[in-house]
Amino acid sequence: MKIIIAGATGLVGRTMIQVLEEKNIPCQIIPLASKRSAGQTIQFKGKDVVIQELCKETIKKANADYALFALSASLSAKYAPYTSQYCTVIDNSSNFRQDPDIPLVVPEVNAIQAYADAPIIANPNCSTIQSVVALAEIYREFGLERVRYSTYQSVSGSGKQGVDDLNRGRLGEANQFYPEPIYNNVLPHIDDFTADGYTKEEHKMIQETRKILGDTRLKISATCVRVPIESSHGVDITFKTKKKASVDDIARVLELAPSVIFYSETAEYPTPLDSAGQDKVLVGRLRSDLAEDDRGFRMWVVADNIRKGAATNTVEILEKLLEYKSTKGL
Ligand code: 2RA
Repeated sequence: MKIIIAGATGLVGRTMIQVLEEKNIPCQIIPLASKRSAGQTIQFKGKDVVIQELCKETIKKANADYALFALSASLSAKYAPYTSQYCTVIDNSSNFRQDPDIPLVVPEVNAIQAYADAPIIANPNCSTIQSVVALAEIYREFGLERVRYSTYQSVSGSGKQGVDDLNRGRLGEANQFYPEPIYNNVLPHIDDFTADGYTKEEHKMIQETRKILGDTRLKISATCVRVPIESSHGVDITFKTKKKASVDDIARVLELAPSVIFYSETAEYPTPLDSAGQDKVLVGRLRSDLAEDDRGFRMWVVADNIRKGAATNTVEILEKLLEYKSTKGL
């Protein structure tokens, strides 16, 4: 099996390669990146693989079975439809996520939508993935009347440019990427502002949660905040269930939720450092929302934004597709 990794030298692309290797997926990789990186090598399963320039010619010549895309939205728009003529594309950008014909998949929640034989499958936004993994089983058991997200997102969510800006601040240099200094600061601003006073990141969390849970009318609001840490995102989620539930009922569901590690002891909350480098979604600080009379809860959810929030989720979509095709004898 041949897999194109488009954007192989970025944080997400490199992690995709690492996750394919860790999971021992039987494949050969074709790393593609900008002209600047072409000719350099990348290690995969103990061997050096030469990076080629991302262009239509190399995509066609690759004769690949799958393509994992870790590109900007504009490059994905340019190359994903072309690549999908030759193989299934799993795309990390925001470009196709709201297209009604393109499945938006978190394997624990809606893997079934990946089996529709779509030429492109979209991987959700990092802060959405971890939130939906934590909410999905609660939604199934009790329904959700409304959800509010407040995020604490690390600089690696902005890629290398974000990490570089944090390091500049540590060295006493001025910010070049974020509109305000990120070192010793927090910025209530991720992605562009929209006319309603929200940001595109906040709208991504709202729209993507609805699409993944299959509930277009779910009431959701979000505030997304960049914090000066290098990896993992935290999300404070407040939610109100439709059916009556107690904190113990919600705890029981979280204990059993696939991919969730639930911290039942209040004082043993998970932190971004606990989640960095692993693929589980860590949930703690579950309690009643004191601003609600009943059915209101809040919880703290952390996950590695580059792994479960991007690279691992993409590779897990691929694994689900492979499993499905092998059970169907395809
Ligand atoms: C961020 N969600 O953290 C974005 C990355 N895809 O900026």
